[in-house]
Amino acid sequence: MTDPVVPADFRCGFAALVGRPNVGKSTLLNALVGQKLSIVTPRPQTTRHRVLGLVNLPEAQIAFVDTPGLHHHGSRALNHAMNRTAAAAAVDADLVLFVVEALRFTDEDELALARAAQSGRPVIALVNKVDQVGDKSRLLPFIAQLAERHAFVDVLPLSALKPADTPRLMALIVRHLPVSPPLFPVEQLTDRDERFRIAEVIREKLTLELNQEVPYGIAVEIEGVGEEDGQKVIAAVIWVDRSGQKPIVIGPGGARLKRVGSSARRELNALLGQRLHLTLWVKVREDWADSAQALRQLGLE
Ligand SMILES: Nc1nc2c(ncn2[C@@H]2O[C@H](COP(=O)(O)OP(=O)(O)O)[C@@H](O)[C@H]2O)c(=O)[nH]1
Ligand SMILES: [Mg+2]
Repeated sequence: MTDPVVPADFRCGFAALVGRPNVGKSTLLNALVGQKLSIVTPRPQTTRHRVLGLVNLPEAQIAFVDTPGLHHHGSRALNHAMNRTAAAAAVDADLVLFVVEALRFTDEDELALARAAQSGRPVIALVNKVDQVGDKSRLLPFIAQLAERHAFVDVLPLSALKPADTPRLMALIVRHLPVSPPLFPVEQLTDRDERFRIAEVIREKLTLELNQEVPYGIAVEIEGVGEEDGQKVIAAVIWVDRSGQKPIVIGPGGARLKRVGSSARRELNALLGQRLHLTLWVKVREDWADSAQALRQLGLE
């Protein structure tokens, strides 16, 4: 078989989703790719890694890059690492998609926009969550004010929850990508492997279950993946950074950990197309989020 002929004006490049935490970057990535690649929760700082999502169009290949939300950080090594990851993704991209929430512009949005601008890349502003705005006429002054903050190549209001909004965004992005043949095979969806996706689904269910109780102190590590009687057997460790958090994660009589396990298993069964046996262990590693060594081990550096 010969390779399909790539048109001479085919475009391909990286578009980085950048913004403060919780504006909907990961929801947008998933909507654009049409698959849940990046975990989403109502809590800020859910995304900790750079996650690549590939979209193939007849005229272009877009490599979307989801990033951790840029935020004011204290002294924690984890927060430094997250901000570094996001800023580096913007610099490495061909185009930055700066995401804000409609009618809100906070100090952290300002910080995120400064990073986006510093990248020196063209920036499109995406005004997300417009479904939450009842009176749409209020968007116009917001967009006008936003446009004064930076020389955006475009400003687009949209809702990551509305699939009808994505084709327009893709068409806009393609215009700003360099002419290039595709950089990834068309069947590739992401650069993240199965272990990463499994660990992230578990972390999402944990975050949803824990609410505010264990703020940012959890990490998930896959210890082993095996195969037994046609079932995938997975052992995962949930790291907490203080011993007092262990009973909170486990819950009374283990109830909470059980709920996390079964909702993760349900989603992973569908994701992997295979039945799954999942074992979760909770372990303490004091102050892992402050330790550069621990972050490296968890793939966060
Ligand atoms: N109403 C509404 N909620 C959204 C939209 N996009 C994202 N969200 C919600 O905003 C929260 C944060 O989303 P997430 O994608 O994790 O934000 P990120 O931190 O920027 O990656 C989640 O509860 C999402 O369901 C949207 O367009 N409309
Ligand atoms: Mg995110």
